[in-house]
Amino acid sequence: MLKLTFSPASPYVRKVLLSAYRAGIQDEIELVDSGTEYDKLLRSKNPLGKIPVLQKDDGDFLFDSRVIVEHLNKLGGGLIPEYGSERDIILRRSALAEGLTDASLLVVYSERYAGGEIPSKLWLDLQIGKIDRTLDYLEIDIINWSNPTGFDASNIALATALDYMSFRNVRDWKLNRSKLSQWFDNMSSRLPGFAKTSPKS
Ligand SMILES: N[C@@H](CCC(=O)N[C@@H](CS)C(=O)NCC(=O)O)C(=O)O
Repeated sequence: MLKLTFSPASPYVRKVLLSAYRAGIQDEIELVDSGTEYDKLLRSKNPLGKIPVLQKDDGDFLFDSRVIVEHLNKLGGGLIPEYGSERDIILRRSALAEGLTDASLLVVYSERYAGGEIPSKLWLDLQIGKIDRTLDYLEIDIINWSNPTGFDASNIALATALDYMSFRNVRDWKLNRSKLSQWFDNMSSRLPGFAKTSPKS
């Protein structure tokens, strides 16, 4: 059994879970609740102090979420093609979607860890600029993201990033972005495990 650090609010953990659904191995993952001794053990394996961390069947540990998704792909397939330009495209799209999550998380953290001070406007504007440019790019590019064989790692990463932005009220990203909104509505109603893994505080 694989073991995964679990937090119901983490977009990176959710991305890993959705990837496991896509790979058809969701039942092979045991979720380790935060605060438990086992969770502490798993977290201690990443000196960066970030989750998710996955323990493999052979006892070794993996982080970060991108590396874990590669591993799930090896176990169950369907997420990232092994070779060719299609692989490069999916990895590039995944990186973009993860960048969206990273910037959103930095917005959330800038408030959470401001120590009672007003968060830096310069820093917030920098992150919001990245988010808005990426959303505008996606509004045009999303037409190319449909995958005839189902869902790949990039679809999962993007649906997770967009839903995280709504969950934390980072950005009203649907405003004036009808194509992206339509893509998301379609994706979120069809992605296996999406409703079940909906983020919770
Ligand atoms: N690049 C990492 C990012 C993981 C990450 O930032 N996770 C957050 C939780 S959503 C975290 O552990 N934050 C605590 C921290 O940054 O100290 C990944 O893809 O796994």
